[in-house]
Amino acid sequence: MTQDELKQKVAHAALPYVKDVGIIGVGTGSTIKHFINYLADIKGEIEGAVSSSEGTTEHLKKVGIPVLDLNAVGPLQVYVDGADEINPLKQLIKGGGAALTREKIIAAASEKFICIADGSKRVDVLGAFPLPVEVIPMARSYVARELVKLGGQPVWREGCVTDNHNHILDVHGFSIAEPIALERTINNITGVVCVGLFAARPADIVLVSDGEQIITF
Ligand code: ABF
Repeated sequence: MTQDELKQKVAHAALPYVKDVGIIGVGTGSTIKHFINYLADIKGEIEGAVSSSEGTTEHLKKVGIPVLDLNAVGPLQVYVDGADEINPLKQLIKGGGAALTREKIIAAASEKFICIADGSKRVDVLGAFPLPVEVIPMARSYVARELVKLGGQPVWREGCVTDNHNHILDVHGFSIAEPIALERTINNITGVVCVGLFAARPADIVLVSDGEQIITF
């Protein structure tokens, strides 16, 4: 199976988790694109979706799923999203698609976060994937210097402007032994909007496609 077929397979496996939930939090990325296509098949059963990015909003609308403002709905029962790395504690690196801030808001507002990914995303220790950090543009260099002090090598994702009109630094060189502590430390740097470590609020259920198998943990 190709990596894209594995993404499609795991996206399909998430469907039972969104039965009868009304409003679904929907993430961003290539795995989620498959998930939205499957959602379209059952859209009659869905009240609507809260979207984590402009790209996802466009896709949801295109397939006829109403997009709702998070402020207009109560807590979400279920949020489905992908990840760039997943450790055994269901802590994640996210943000490769630059949607990390809205993704983290939806994760925080959701009772159950279902993470779906192909098997290549599983790691023992987070950090081989460069850690995305969304920053206020004027703080970019300052935040980069602070990240260097923490032992990272930040690289400005040039040309990338997030949906919130901010910039992204991708931090190389971290081997993240204590994800919750690092998430807190980076969040506390002035000018940081959001770090793509989802550790204090990890996923609740992870579905991973590994060949023909779906592994759930
Ligand atoms: C998003 O989707 C991001 O946080 C992450 O960068 C990406 C996952 O990658 P993929 O395109 O493989 O689904 O949720």
